[in-house]
Amino acid sequence: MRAKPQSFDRVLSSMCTEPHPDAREAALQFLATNPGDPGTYPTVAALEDDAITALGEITGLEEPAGYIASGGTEANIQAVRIARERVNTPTPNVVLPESGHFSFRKAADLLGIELRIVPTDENHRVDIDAVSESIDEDTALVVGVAGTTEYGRVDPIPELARIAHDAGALCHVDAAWGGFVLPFTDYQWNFSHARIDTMTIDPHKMGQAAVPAGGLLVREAALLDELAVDTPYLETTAQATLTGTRSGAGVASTVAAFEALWPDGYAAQYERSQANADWLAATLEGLGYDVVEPTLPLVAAAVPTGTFDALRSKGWRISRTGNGELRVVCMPHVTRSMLESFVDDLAAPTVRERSSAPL
Ligand code: 0PR
Repeated sequence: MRAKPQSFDRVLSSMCTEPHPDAREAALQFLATNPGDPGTYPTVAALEDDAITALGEITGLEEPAGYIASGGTEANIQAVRIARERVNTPTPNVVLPESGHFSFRKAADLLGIELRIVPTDENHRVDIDAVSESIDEDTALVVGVAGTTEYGRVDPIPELARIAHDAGALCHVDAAWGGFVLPFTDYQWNFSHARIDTMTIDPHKMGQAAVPAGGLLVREAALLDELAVDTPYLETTAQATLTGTRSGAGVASTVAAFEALWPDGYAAQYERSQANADWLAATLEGLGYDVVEPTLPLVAAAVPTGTFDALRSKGWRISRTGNGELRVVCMPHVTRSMLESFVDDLAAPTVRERSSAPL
């Protein structure tokens, strides 16, 4: 095969990034292992315990349990599945902020559960009163997002957890993207801050592990039992994962990235990414665009369609929010000089000229 993967040097839209060199090496070493069969592959199975212990340390979970999933989609589906198994009704529902990731739509479809979508406020965080109004005795799960896909916002997690438990429902936090930056902020988002039951936190996003490495964490191991099916012909008796055969690459690279970066490397990366986001936001504002304040390392700005298209045709990989704003995710591979060259292109007359078209 002659194809080579494309470089990251113009990628501003991705929530994945170059793995840390140690994570890359570990992924290659464990590529052919299958943590789905711990009886045959005990080394990678033991590494998965280390990976979950690591994720537990990052998220304030005292007795960590969970597994390394294929990504945030699987982890979110499994969290909904746990909640559906726990609730005693034929017509369960899940209360989800409108900022929730589309993987919850897949979960609802697959699991035959009603999604109750709740609006966000002017700051793109979930409207708590609307959550309370949406909950009833059939509510299995209340979801909060800690680092939303479009604006990087953190919902009021402690309030959501309280409301969920008062109603006898579980509370899930989707920190798929935010989980590796939030430890260095003042947000209340993790297991030690609130009585949340399950969490998605993806090493293959800000964690700098290789794809595929998502994380599902549960407050107590019994919650995982809701997912377990018997595995009669394997040496182990039950399996809680959604996929059967899984690559050990994600597991090994999660541990390698953690050993290389926790906590100082991740902290430094957060500082760099946030400084880049703040710089880009200020620069775009200086150019006259409306910018959504980057409270985490993700910038959204109202850039006209013509400008957006001109930047894409210059090779910039950029994406849009549902409202049509330009969205730039300041991942570890996004450097200040990349952003400077992006802004140079944005400010070039041929690109800016097209800005007359309204958004
Ligand atoms: N939860 C949140 C908050 C997310 O942002 C995402 C993905 C998921 C769950 C689902 O995770 P997986 O994609 O790992 O299943 N957010 C990005 C998105 O869908 C993912 C992404 C990654 C997009 C790389 C582009 C890309 O190049 O927009």
